[in-house]
Amino acid sequence: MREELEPEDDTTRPAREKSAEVKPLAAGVLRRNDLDTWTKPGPSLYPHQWSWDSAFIALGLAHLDNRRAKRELETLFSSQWASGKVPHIVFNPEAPPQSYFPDAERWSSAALSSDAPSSPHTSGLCQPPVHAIAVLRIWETARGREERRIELARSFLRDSYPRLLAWHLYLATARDPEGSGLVTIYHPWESGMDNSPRWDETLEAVEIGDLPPYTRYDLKHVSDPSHRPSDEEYDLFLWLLELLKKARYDEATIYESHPFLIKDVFFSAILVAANEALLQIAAVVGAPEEERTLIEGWIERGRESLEERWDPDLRLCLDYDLRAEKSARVRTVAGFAPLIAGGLSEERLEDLLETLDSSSFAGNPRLCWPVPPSTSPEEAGFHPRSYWRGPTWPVAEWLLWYSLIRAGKPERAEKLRRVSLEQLARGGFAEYFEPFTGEPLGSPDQSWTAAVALDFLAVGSG
Ligand code: 9WN
Repeated sequence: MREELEPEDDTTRPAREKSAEVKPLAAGVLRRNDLDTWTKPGPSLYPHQWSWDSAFIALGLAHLDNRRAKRELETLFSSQWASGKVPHIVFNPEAPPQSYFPDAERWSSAALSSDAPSSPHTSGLCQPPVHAIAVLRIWETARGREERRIELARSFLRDSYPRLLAWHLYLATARDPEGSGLVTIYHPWESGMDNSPRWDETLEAVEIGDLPPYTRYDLKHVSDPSHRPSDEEYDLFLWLLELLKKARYDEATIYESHPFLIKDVFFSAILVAANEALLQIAAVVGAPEEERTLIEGWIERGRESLEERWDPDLRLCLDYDLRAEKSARVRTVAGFAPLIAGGLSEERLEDLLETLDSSSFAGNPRLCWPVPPSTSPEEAGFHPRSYWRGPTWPVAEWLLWYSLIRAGKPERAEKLRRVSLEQLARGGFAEYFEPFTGEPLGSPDQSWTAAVALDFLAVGSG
């Protein structure tokens, strides 16, 4: 039976009291998923290191243990490809057999590309570049502390800066050969929003060829298969992977032949926000002027190109399919990309805030908590229980909160932070939540959910 949550019951308890309970619980989740040098995204569903999860985890850990936070990112970046790419998965050689598919063998990254490290094995894709934001948070939590701690953090920034620069350079060049300011993704897994209806039209046009057989292991870790992508979606994911392997993960070959080439506005906006963070890091480490100018150029170009992807009717930003030469006209949380990228005109900011609070998103009257669902409940492709097709995701809430603060909207940010924390205080640190009932879904004790809770608590007023 479905457990319905009733937030009204709890209104008499002060928010501060509930927050005090959240912190040790969130810290406990990170501790239990901790494998010493990196953290599992979830206790059983995700037994390897994931790229953007680790970035969020590091910014949460920064409030508990600065050294451990640094280690999280150092571990991830030690598997950076020679091209600068940060792989979306670093495989854990100790993971139980048959725990996650596709596994290292299926990816065969090191066998196919000389850019890939061979130990540990990695996947051939990447994920949104939240890392510089996390590095900056580590610096911010150390500042104002004792001199030794500040010096250690500065030295971490010095080590991280060239790696981050190489990563962003890879995204600005190999992933944007057009010099458009927008990043091209090759697979829904790269977006971090795997089965979002953003990809439906593109995927419908993909013809699956001779797909080697496989067994899904993810379904044994969730209480109900409808929370996860469908078998049809998995076949498409696996087929795209076969095509990338056929191209030996070579960017130029992929660009010539691959059927999934999308200018992802959400990924691109995170890159702009991460470039803002990188610019601050560059200042701390005294990076050369020409590198700072390069980063400033990326920020400017990214913002301009996101503005070009604005849809005045939906009042959201839309992805662009390079093969089909058309926009994906679906309302998802990714459409708030310009808010994440920042530097907006008053008018555009107001448009975005109105969309955010409209019935298409956080103002929908059926919602349990006024937080934006991953897909608008007014969309045909909306599904309240299926992964990125409707559930609310605390990491997406964190990104919008962080962006509202940067946009100079502290009150709106604070409202989102409080509601998001209430949701977690009631529902625990689930991977995602049913938007109408608040039911926790997906993997329980998800690390990045706990991590953003810690950041919400530390940075907000509690
Ligand atoms: C595929 C780990 C990852 C997140 C993604 C989320 C989900 C993987 C999966 O889990 O993706 O990469 O197996 O579903 O969509 O954003 O990084 O938490």
